Amino acid sequence: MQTQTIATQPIEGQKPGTSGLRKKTRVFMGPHYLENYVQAIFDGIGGVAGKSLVLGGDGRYFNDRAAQVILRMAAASGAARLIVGQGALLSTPAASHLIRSRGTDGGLILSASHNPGGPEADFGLKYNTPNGGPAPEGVTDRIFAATRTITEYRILEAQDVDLSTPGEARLGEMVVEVVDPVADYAALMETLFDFDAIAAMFARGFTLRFDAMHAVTGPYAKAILETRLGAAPGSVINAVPLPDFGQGHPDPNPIWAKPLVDLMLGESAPDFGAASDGDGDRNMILGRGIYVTPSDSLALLAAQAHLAPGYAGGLKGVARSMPTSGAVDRVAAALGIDCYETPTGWKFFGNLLDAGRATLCGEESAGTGSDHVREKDGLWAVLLWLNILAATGKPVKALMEDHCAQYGRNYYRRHDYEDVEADRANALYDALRAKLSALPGQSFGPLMVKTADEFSYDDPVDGSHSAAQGLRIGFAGGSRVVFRLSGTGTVGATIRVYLERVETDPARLTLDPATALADVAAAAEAIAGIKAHTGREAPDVIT
Ligand code: G16
Repeated sequence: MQTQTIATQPIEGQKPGTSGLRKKTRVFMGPHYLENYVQAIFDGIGGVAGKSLVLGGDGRYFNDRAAQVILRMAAASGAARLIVGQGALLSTPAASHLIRSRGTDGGLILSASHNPGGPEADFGLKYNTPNGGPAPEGVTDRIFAATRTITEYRILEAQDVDLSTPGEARLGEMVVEVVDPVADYAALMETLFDFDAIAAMFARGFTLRFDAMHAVTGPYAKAILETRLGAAPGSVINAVPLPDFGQGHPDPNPIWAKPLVDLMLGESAPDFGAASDGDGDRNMILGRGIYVTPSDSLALLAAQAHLAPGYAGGLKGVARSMPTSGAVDRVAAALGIDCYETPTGWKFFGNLLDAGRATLCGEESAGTGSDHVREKDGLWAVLLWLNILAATGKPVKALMEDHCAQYGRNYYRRHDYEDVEADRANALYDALRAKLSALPGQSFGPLMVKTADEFSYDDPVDGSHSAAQGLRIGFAGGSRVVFRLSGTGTVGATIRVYLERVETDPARLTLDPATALADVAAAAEAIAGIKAHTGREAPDVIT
């Protein structure tokens, strides 16, 4: 087998976003595109000679081909061992766990997460560091710098490696170890949760619907929820991963997982409903007659996590991304633990988790996780909920009502304006940024602006500074609106508008969220002129 050195040139736009590089699949399949980026990752992390890496992805179109290219490039660059999920599949949290448990030098994850898959849809690749977490900005900056100076890449001339069965093979000097993608992850879950209590709950007739959305969590959910815990066969639906996710949009929210929401809010709802996304790190939680927002789910899990064996000793602290609602903050205050506010992106939680400052983290974008791995983890969130339901014997709705009665309620909604022309989105954002300092003291309807700033973050562990992380406007009384431009899209720009209102009056805890947030939404429009800038009358997606 011969190593080929291929001359290449920098390709524009290979800048990692919120979570790795995400582009149209056809862009990734273009000449040298994937190879350039993989070589830049290798160069950006100081080479891979003698190193071991984990490799896997969410099974989307081009996953299998990209995995073979990465294997040949790793072999050509002298990597010692690649640990690959069978069929090149690994959920993102399972990959994070393997990186940590096997002590590798990091891993490469093939995924565009919740973005659709297929030749005309999206593909992505990200590097996770040896702690199992997404590369922090310092590392992604070096990778991006390498994409701009690249002149050649190395690749082994070889046949495809058979990834269809667990075992070891060689590619040149490199060992390729194919592993069952589910086994280690399932074993980890069993150390954290009271599987016996959850199984007993199912044995008593507790009913569940888990929508795997034809994405990577299907095999994990089948093995853990049905086979191990005894949920009725068929409780996990859309369980077979497909390259185009069955033409669906594997984003677990009320828009893209509408059939599940309709079921849970309808007459014949099971006790518990959940869904996960393309690569298995996001989650959506529902009970009979109730949708739980990701921010509320984080708050409830923080308040009740001690009921699960893995968290019985209490939480060291919690962390949430800035646009996530402050519901968890009040739980942290009651528990007497620290609560950190970070920029959007799971990578910002890594240092807090590594330093033992936070045990639980969460984001409004349907991500929740803990220090068991360094990624958010959809199935973990489902299992923690099931453990809490088994321990309390209460339905989801009653648990949330009790929670709000104790802590108050943060009404919360996110309005997304998708595929907006980049110039228009930037114009809105720049105009808003320019007027921030003049906003305090101004009133919009019944809301008076108290604070307005652009969020920046100083990491308390390594001191790194991250600027320009979203525009936030706080109103007297605790309501607020946040504006951000998404960092995970592949076409145009997505403007995210996050609306929040804090309510502690017991008489106003059960309002319809749209009604409760009407004043905040009107203030957002009045302040930013969204309609005029975008030409849109309404958001494309509301979560
Ligand atoms: C990624 C990150 C998350 C982040 C989300 C939203 O999620 O891992 O930490 O909250 O993007 O990003 P944005 O608002 O910039 O689109 P995922 O599930 O896509 O990997």
